[in-house]
Amino acid sequence: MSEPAVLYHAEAGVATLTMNRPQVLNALNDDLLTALRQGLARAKADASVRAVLLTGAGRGFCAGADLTAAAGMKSNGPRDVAQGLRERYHPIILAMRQFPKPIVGAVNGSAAGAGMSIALACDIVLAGESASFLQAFTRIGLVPDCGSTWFLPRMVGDVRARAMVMLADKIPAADALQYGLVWKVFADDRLMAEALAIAQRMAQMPTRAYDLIKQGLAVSSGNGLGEQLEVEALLQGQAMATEDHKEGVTAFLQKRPAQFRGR
Ligand code: T3D
Repeated sequence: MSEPAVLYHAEAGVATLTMNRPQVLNALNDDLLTALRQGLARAKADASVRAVLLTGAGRGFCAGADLTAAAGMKSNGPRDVAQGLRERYHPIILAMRQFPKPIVGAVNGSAAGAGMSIALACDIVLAGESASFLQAFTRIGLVPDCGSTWFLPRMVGDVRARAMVMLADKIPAADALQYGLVWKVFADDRLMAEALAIAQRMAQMPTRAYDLIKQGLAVSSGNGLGEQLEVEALLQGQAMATEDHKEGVTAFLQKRPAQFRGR
């Protein structure tokens, strides 16, 4: 039996999804794309899972679209690339951004092309010191996809976004940290332990509030201040109705740590 294209392991409130085609740096073929989608759906449906950790097996995080598979498809005749992206890739990026629980990305090696877009779609992006980020698209005559032209200007500003996508230089983890692409960089042999600790910490936090925070951040860049104040007010109304809010205030008044249940 062949290895699953994405390994799934849930423990202590965290579902770890490991992209698992290490021989090709976890390049995305249909099996991996389907398994990633299924893994996210499983983690979303499982109430005991309150955070997701996404990483890659072996020495890569994800090298983007599998170019051997793409070449094979082209030789079979014309294909509707846009429809392929809509059906195979977009549901993953959208599922990640709309995911009602936090997603921590542990970038353990190369994150290239759509693999970099997937890394950027995580809520908290962590990297090992030997990891790198690459907008590989122009190297093969393509344009960025899977959200890179949306994420990058917002994350690093227009000047750096343009240079990244047009020059397609490999960005080492240290530079990614300086540019604001990642939250923290760890020694390679510490990355997974540190990432798991952050994911486990987030799994103990008020999960409903995280969902609402993600909803607020998702619409903020399209809103004026007045509109966003209104969004925040409505989200706060929902947050105040949660059990976790009640527990947070009670714990504060009782001078003890809060025990959030994600409800
Ligand atoms: O509809 C659509 O599909 C369009 C969607 C497009 C979305 C995209 O993501 S387009 C961008 C596709 N990705 C790339 O162009 C990146 C290609 N890979 C690289 O540039 C390099 O591999 C890396 C910079 C990521 C890492 O370099 P390095 O030197 O660390 O590793 P390597 O030796 O190049 O790769 C190791 C193996 O993985 C190698 O196989 P081998 O020689 O050991 O048998 C290599 O061929 C394979 N590999 C790496 N990336 C891919 C891949 N195989 C298939 N597809 C890949 N993307």
